Amino acid sequence: MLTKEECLKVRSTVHELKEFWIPRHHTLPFYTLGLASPYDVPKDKQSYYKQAKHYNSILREHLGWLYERLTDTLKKFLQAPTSYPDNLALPGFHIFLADKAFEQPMGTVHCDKSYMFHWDSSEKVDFNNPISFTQTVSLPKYGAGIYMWDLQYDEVKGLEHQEIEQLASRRKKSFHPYKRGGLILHSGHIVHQIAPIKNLQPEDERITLQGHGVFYQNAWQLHW
Ligand SMILES: O=C(O)CCC(=O)C(=O)O
Repeated sequence: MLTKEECLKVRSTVHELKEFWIPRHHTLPFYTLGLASPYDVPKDKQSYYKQAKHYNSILREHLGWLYERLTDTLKKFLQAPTSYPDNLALPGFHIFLADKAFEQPMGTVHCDKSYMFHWDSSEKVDFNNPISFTQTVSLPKYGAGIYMWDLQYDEVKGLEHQEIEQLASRRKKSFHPYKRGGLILHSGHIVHQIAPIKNLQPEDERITLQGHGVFYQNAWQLHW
């Protein structure tokens, strides 16, 4: 979705907005720019809405063109309208700076169910066919990617993380390498995990734009 020059432009904007990065680990250099449902579970919805509004206004002000590009690209590909619900966090950035610890698995083996925080099953939302997407911006020298298992949400529903990992270890696992500028689209319901960084270099960083979507009221509702 992005050229090399556009990736560099997004990367430098993300760095200019460093004061707004939210630390997501107590010791490792892992941050997000923007709110994310999996981390910022809106227990107190009012505070979540307020915060989402704050971060959304920063992201829109500095990267409005990127959000337009994303919605247009997904609209064409999915052959259906796309929209950003006003009250929810816009897709935002995962930021990993160089640390040897990221040569080990950095995220859980999981499915994406961000819709559960925002819609309830009584609403006419298609919970069975969500989407997840990752737009690469800056990748480590020796690459980055995602692991996917031959395992779907239906089979892991209600299981603890450890049980999901155990089940996954008995299934076929595939590695999908990322290309700079590429937009990766998948069903968030396939069990997946951020792949560890190989041979991490001191100048490495892994920056991606992350988001999810559900189909509701005749449009893909894009959020994070
Ligand atoms: O950064 C990635 O490669 C994927 C992130 C992911 O799995 C998620 O945010 O659910």
